[in-house]
Amino acid sequence: DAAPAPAEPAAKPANDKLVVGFAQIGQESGWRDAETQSIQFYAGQNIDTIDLKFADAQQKQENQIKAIKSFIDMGVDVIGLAPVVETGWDAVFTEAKEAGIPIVLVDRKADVPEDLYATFIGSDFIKEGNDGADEMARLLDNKGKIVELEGTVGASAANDRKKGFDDQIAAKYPDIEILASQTGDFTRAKGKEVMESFLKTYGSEIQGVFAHNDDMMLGAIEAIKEAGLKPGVDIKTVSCDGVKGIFEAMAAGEANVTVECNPLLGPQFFETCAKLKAGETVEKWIKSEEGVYRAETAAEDLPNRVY
Ligand code: GZL
Repeated sequence: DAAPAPAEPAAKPANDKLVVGFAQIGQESGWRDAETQSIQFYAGQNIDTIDLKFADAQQKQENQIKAIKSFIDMGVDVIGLAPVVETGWDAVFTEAKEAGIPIVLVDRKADVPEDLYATFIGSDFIKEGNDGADEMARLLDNKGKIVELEGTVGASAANDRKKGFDDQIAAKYPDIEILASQTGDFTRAKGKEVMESFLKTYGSEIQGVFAHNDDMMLGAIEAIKEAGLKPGVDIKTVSCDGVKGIFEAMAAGEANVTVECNPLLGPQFFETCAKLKAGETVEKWIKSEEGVYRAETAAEDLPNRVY
């Protein structure tokens, strides 16, 4: 007779692993990649206690919503996401609430009633905009004409950096004029394209550029050089994130300031998920600590930058 079939392995004991679903925006910037790496690395380092379900939405809100619904169907313990835009989340967040699954917002806010999410882990984008305006004014000696490269339309990081920057310029620097402001969707390619159009329209009238992230600024720097102007010298640059590429540009004298925005949120994210699974309440805003970095110290800062 054929050998008896091997006994089915015993069903794995129901383990109390922390099961987390994360709906990531996509891969639009170096900053975003660093955040993804931070989340996946932390889960990988804690594979015995964490089961991470990761979805990449390719910049589409409907894909994030689909992923959240699938996490609800899986019965995960906690759902995390970086909302690509601020609006349109009420229905799916309500489904998660009714399923008893807390929502953790990471690095971008959602415009929903406070009872629909447990906490926001991320930066103060208004302050980043305020700091950017103060740095631009310092670079221009409080007077000059500038352009602005905005992030993804509808994203809280773009909305609030714009509000913080524009309001600060209007309130404190009446001799600084914003000639034009347009979205570059947080990408290097689009940032270059929009800067090319600004240069065609305004040329050397432009004395400074504020970009809502470093990736768009790196594209703008290419456009400025191709127009025969010196970035960091003829046109001052202020952008947000603090990615390695902008430190290299500052060290090369082609950029002036970056307002840091910390993407390394993996540890804080999973620590928060564990607290929520244990039934603990957490503060509604877990604010990232960050600084402002200038060209003067970029060469010595560069070796310490990890993203
Ligand atoms: C900020 C984050 C932004 C970065 C961009 O928390 O949402 O999205 O500044 C990224 O680089 O695209």
